[in-house]
Amino acid sequence: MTADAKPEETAASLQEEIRSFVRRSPLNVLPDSNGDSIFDQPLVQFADGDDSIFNEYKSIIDPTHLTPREALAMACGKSPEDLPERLSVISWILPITEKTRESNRSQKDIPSRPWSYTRWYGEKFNEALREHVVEVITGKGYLATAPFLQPYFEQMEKDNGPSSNWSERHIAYAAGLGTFSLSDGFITELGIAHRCGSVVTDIPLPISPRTAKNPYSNCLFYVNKECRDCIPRCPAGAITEKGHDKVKCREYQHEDIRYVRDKYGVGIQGCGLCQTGVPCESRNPAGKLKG
Ligand code: B12
Ligand code: SF4
Ligand code: SF4
Repeated sequence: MTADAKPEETAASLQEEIRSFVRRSPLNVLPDSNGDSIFDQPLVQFADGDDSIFNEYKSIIDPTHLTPREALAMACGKSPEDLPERLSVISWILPITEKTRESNRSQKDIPSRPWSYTRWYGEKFNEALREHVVEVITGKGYLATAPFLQPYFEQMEKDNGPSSNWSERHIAYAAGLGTFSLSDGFITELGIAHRCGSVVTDIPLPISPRTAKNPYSNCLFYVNKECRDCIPRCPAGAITEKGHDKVKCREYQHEDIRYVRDKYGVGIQGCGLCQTGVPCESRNPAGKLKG
């Protein structure tokens, strides 16, 4: 990554930097395993920091949802218009391994131990990855921030459940990595069972195209009503043909099965039953229907 490199070369070097961190970091190792990885090789794509979709998110999500320009400006103590003309957003998907997904498939009420470790230790790895990407970029003299790690990141409570001012799945959607679904999860070409992350920078990077027909086109329910498999997977009854009830989902995870934290020795546990044992678990089920 040098000042005179072409955007495509810089993008390839950043993609390799992220892949190599996933391959090498000791934090990407599942505890109580024989050195198994928490995540497989990532998908990495790029969005234009001034894409108009980021302004649309202010009405789709909340007026407080930050644009990349606002997020980088706040992190650097500058005003948005004083930042360079061209900003980019790096977005990655960390697919959850087959072994962990398999362990969660047979679960009916609570997540498996590896799934819970992925929520807790996997997110610690994801945090380290965000920090690493920021360090690599700022080390080369560019600006960069991971909004999710900034003190200004906040989660708010709305009538229809929790939301935030930097939704990493909406960033991934902007970067053309996939679409939303009936269960609310984000379906990529490697499926719905993953965690994601993002960094905003002033490096000019090539924009990844958004090829999805609409924000739900990777979900079979919305494509042809042929799938509803996530509905019976949810022990909280939070998924219906009307979509995902975030309040029920959160109550189930944070109250009903809170004891899982002590059982597995983790600080927070997910559930994710709706992301395993379903056709979209590790692939885009609508992919073969396209063109
Ligand atoms: C708050 C939160 C929760 C809340 C609410 C989830 C939610 N849907 O918002 C609760 C506690 C319920 C939750 C649960 C889980 N979470 Co959570 N959570 C978050 C958090 C911190 C913020 C999410 C946020 O800001 N949402 C904003 C709201 C508005 O999003 P939304 O309601 O889904 O958006 C809908 C609308 O925008 C709509 N829409 C309407 N019109 C349009 C138009 C356009 C153009 C578009 C694009 C969209 C759109 O589409 C969306 C889907 O219906 C993120 C981390 C982050 N900073 O992003 C993780 C995150 C979303 N969670 C994650 C995970 C993995 C989980 C769990 C599986 C738990 C686990 N680890 O085992 C469950 C899954 C629940 C589910 N069925 O999806 C992952 C998502 C991975 C994925 N595959 O989608 C994230 C991104 C964490 C991460 N870094 O990877 N989570
Ligand atoms: S299980 Fe089926 S209906 Fe549910 S999100 Fe996946 S593809 Fe869509
Ligand atoms: S994470 Fe669990 S409680 Fe929430 S929608 Fe999925 S299966 Fe239901």
